[in-house]
Amino acid sequence: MSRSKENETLPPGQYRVDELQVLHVGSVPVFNQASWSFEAYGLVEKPLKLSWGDFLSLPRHTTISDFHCVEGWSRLDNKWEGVSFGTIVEIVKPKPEARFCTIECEGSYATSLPIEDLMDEDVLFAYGLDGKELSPEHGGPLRLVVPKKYAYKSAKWVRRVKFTKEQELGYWEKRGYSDTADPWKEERYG
Ligand SMILES: Nc1nc2c(c(=O)[nH]1)N[C@H]1C(S)=C(S)[C@@H](COP(=O)(O)O)O[C@H]1N2
Ligand SMILES: [Mo]
Repeated sequence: MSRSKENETLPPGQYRVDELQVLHVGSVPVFNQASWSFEAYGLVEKPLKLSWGDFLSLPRHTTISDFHCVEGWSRLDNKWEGVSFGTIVEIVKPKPEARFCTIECEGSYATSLPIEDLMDEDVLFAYGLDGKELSPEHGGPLRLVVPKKYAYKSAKWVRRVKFTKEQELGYWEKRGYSDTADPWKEERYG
């Protein structure tokens, strides 16, 4: 059944758009498959470094979720395809003192989240959107998707995940945006 009443599905202060907007700082990085890698490191028992081919061989999950930008637009029912955060956790085995992750991207962008929030089943490292390969402007080849947080937590062009004891400040979080970023509580500023 389609969702008809906007106020039931949109967090406070948000309006609906039909397509994801394209929003980021800097320019869209060029994907070089030969030099690309995905790394998980920091407070883990088994640090991980994967090639693009290795990454694609991990179990594949599909989720449907909403996307809320702190500037006010929301796109509902995005169909994401990729690898769940929980799959990475099973491989690297975080140490007991690990409580947060910093997600590091191509270029200087980063964001961070409590591991507890990343373990939500709708959190993915996504390489597909709406039945197609994720395009470069939306974060292809690989982006994080964290539907229950404002979209600055959904980092595009992810390359590394660092497991930490304390929460590090991300790009927008350093510039005054909320670290917790819950759209339903309108946590826009820190
Ligand atoms: N690497 C990187 N990821 C990023 C950003 C960015 O500037 N750089 N912007 C964030 C913000 S503020 C938003 S709203 C979403 C936008 O995603 P989209 O362009 O696919 O709609 O990406 C997020 N991820
Ligand atoms: Mo945003």
